[in-house]
Amino acid sequence: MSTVTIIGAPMSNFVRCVRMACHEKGVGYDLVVARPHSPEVLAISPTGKIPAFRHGALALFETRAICGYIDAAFPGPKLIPADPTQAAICEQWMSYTTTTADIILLRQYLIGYFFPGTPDGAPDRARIDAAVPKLAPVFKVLETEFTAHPYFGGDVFTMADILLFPLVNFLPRAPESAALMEASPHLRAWFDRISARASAIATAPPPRP
Ligand SMILES: N[C@@H](CCC(=O)N[C@@H](CS)C(=O)NCC(=O)O)C(=O)O
Repeated sequence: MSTVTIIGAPMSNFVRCVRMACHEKGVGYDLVVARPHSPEVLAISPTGKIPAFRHGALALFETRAICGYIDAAFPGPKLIPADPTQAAICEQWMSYTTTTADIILLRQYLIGYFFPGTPDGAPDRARIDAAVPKLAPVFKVLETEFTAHPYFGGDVFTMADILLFPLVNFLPRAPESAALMEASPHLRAWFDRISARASAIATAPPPRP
């Protein structure tokens, strides 16, 4: 039986994070398919961004807040560690993902291919070319981390893995990021590890944005 409602598009990396958190916790959900800035989303989120979320009388926006609520409010495996040290490391990488990796890799770079907004639909070269020099430093951070640890921040799967995974899923779909992915064996091994989880399989987005 569904217990929560997720509002957003299945292609969105952040909507997928919330869906994966539900699967990992064993929380049932209804997905109400809605685009950013649609009335369903604006009824909850003043930003118009997806995901939006409802559980009973609670309405939330912002992926980190929604995922934190799902982890705290429902039984099941703890996705944000209880131990303060491990929790801080998890928070650190979630913050890195949402404030740096997502902004550079997706909002500044991939969008130039996926949603170029050009008259003929061709890639937005100015946007892409401005972002390309910023890609390698992000890949370096991730490859270094996954050389040291099998999961994002340590030896066990956490919410940090969930926040990063849907974003990395898009990287092979554009040439410059695909080449960097190819040159990052530990990042790829992590990606394959998370891809095999039931939560990743159940939430796979449509093939092409
Ligand atoms: N800080 C927000 C970001 C959400 C976000 O950027 N969602 C994208 C889809 S993946 C969106 O709604 N974009 C539309 C827009 O920026 O106007 C969160 O963590 O939930």
